[in-house]
Amino acid sequence: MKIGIVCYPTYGGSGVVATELGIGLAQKGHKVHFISYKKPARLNRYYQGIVFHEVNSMEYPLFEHTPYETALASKLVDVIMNENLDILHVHYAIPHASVAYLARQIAASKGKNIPIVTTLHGTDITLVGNDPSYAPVVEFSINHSNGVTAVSNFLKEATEQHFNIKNDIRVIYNFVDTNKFKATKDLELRRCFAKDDEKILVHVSNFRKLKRVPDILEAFKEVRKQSNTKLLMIGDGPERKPLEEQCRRDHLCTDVHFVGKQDAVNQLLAISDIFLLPSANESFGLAALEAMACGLPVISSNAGGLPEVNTHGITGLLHDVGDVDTLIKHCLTILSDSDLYNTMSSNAKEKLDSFQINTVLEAYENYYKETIEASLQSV
Ligand code: GMT
Repeated sequence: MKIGIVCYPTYGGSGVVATELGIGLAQKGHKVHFISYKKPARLNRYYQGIVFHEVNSMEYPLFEHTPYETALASKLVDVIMNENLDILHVHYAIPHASVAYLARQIAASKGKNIPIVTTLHGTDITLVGNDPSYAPVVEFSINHSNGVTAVSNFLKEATEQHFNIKNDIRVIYNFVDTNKFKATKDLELRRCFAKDDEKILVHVSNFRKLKRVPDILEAFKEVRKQSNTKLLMIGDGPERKPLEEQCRRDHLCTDVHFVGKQDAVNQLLAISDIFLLPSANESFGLAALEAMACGLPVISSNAGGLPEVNTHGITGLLHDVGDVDTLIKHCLTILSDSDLYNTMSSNAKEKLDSFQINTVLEAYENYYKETIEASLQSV
């Protein structure tokens, strides 16, 4: 198939899923065209079968805001027509689903039928999408996509609750490539952060408010009093600076390592011991899944789709959002019981079966075929 993929190029989960999906599809022989304003972060080398198309929005003194949507729609029409795409898959509804709708109408006026699949990732529904400034367009563009997928049952239900949805939404989970994310410890790298008798608690995110990173620091301050631990904070975003300042005030700089955005997240997860994700909301929690693939038990909140990924008492432990006392208790429970740690670590790796890249690639391929067939019948 010739597949167009539209996504945000940043380190956010939706861009990661879109990129890994495109790479996987290209490796199976499909021709994949990425369309975005910048090359996706994980597309960090040449892959046979993948072409990247950059969207350039022309600046003009009249525009206070450059009309990215118009430039993206024009680029989509260009790629759809000239590359003769079979399907267009857009990740994150805003603004990609409505722009794809416009591009589909324009392509139709030129005699080309192009079905659209929209994948909902989370905040495009739960935080941003249902804001009145976007909601009518989000609802319309979901209802006018040829196919719609959501990354968890939670997100499917949330979408149906927030909007008047007429389409059937297919749940296709996030996935992980276990050849890349695996439990192989690089001791030299580990020693950059911790002594051999210390444990490493790790967090990866874009440090937005909803990730509740201050809960992690609050918990860490208590945990380190009772257990030899270090904290590794990967990623960047608005909450990083205040947290670093807090660490300086509390003289924690030697124990808390902020390493910023990293390409080799897999290597850093593999040298760590427990993954923390206390989010206020999380439609799936791809970062937790990647940590599980590296054999890390996960201590997370029970928000959104997290319980579909992290099973309480099996792959890790869950707490209510904002319940830092329980978060501390959970860290100490796992850190002090090596049998429990080992059981959860191997359960985490075993649970991956339903989140394997090959299973999910096949689910998307089948969904594309179904969507193309249905759209041909309706023409
Ligand atoms: O929250 C992020 O880290 C970014 C965000 C995005 O859309 O880029 O992630 C969302 O999509 C991921 C991939 O499907 C999910 O694993 C995350 O749970 C989801 N984030 C939220 O729902 C907050």
